Amino acid sequence: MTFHPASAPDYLPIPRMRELQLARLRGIVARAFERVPLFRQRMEERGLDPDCLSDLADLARLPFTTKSDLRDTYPFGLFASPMAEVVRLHASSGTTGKPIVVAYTHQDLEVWTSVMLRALAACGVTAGDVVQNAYGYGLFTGGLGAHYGAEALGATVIPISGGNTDRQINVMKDFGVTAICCTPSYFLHLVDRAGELGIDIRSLPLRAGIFGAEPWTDSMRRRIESEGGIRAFDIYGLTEIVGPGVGIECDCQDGLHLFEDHFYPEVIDPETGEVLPAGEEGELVLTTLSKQAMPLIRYRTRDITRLLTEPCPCGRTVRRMTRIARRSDDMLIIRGVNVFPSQIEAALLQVEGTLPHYQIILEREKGLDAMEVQVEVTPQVFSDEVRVLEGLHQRLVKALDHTLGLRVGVRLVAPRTLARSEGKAKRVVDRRES
Ligand code: DLL
Repeated sequence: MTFHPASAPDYLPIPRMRELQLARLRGIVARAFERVPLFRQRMEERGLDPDCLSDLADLARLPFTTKSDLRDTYPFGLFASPMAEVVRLHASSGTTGKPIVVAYTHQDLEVWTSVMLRALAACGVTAGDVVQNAYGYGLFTGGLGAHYGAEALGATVIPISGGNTDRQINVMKDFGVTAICCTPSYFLHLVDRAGELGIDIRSLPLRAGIFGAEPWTDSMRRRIESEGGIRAFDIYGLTEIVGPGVGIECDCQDGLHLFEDHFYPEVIDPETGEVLPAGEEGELVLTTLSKQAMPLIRYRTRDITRLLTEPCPCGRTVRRMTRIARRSDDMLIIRGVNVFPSQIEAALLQVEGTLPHYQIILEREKGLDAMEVQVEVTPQVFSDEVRVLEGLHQRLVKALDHTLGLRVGVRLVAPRTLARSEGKAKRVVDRRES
C-alpha cells in the first residue's frame, strides 16, 4: 500500500500523539469557554475553568454536549466564530422538525479535507483512481466531504451525487470508475439494477467502495465484496463533529482507525455517563480538538462501539473502534437520512383527521430501504368519501416529506387497527435484514 505524506499523523508515536492532543484540548476548551455562553455557563456551574486540564483524563470532568443542545440553541447558538469567518454551513435532522446546523471556517474545511484524504488513502485510494461520489451533495455532509478529500488526493472525482441509478451505472461503465463512495445499501441496489440491465459490476474496473452513513454488518460486506467484485471499507462520521472522515478502516478491515489528532474519543456507559476502561462497549463521545467555528466538547454521539486495544498490523498508531452496529437512542437511518420517530409524530400531528396511533414499518426492497407510516384515521374521516381520504393521504405525504426531507409511503388504516401496547408503544417495526 502506498504511503501518502498527509497520513503521517496516523503513525505518530503514542506519547507524541497524547502531547499533541492535550495541547489542542486545552486550546479548544479555552476557545469554547470564551466564545460559547452555554459551555461557559456549564463549566462555571461545576466550578471549572480551562486551566483545570492538566491531563487528558481530566476531560472526564467536563460537561457533555448533546444533540438537544444543538436544537435548543438553533440555529447558530454554539458557534465560536463570527459569521464573517464562517464559510460553510451544513445541517442534519434533529429530533423534532428543526434541523441541527453546523459551521466551518476555512481552517475547518482544510482539516476536514485532510482527514478525508487520510481516510481515502487508508483504504488504498490513490491519485490514479477515478472516484464516483454518490453521496448526496447539499446540506448532507457526505457529498462535499468525500469530494474535497478525493480531489486533494489527486484522484479524478465524478460528483454525481445520489440517485438516478441507471445513470450511475452508465457513468461507472463509461468513465472507468475504480472507486465508489455511497451508502452500503445503495451500492447493493446498484449491483441489483446493473444485473437487471445485463451488466455484471464484477467485469468493470471498480475495485473499492467507501461505504458509510448507516450501520452495516460483516455479512453485508461479504455480499458486497462478492457481488461487486470489490473491497468494501467502512467509513464513519457525523455532521456534528465534521461529517465523514472521523474514522475509516484500513487494509486490514478490522476496526475503524479514528483520526484522533482532531477527534478525541471516549467510550462511556450511556446510563451513568462514566468513562469505561479501554475495550469495553459503550457510547462513543467525541471532542473536536481543532474545530474553530463550532468546537464540541464531549459530544454524545449515541453510537455504540468499543475501542480496540491491540496495535493494528497496518502500523497506524491511531486507535481503532469496532464498527457501529447500533445506537443508544431511537434514531433510524433510512437511505442514509437520519429520522427520529418523534419527527414523524410531529408531522402527523400537524394534519387534522388522524389519531395519535401510528406505526412505522421498515423494509428493504431491492436493496433499498422503504418506509411506510401506517396511521389510524378518526371514525368521522373513516366514514367519509374516498375523495376526503385521498386528500388526507396527500396532506400526510406532504407533511412527512416536508419534515423528514424524504418521500415515504403512508397507509391510512381504520380506527383501532394498530396493536395497542400496555407499556411503551411499539412505534417501529424494522424488517430490514442485516
Ligand atoms: O452520515 C456522515 C457520513 C457521510 C458518514 C458519509 C459516512 C459517510 P449524519 O447524517 O450526521 O452524518 O449521520 C451520522 O450516522 O451518528 C451514525 O449513527 C450513523 N453512521 C455514520 N457512518 C456510519 C457507519 C453522516 N459507517 C450518524 N456505520 C452517526 C454505522 C454510521 N453508522
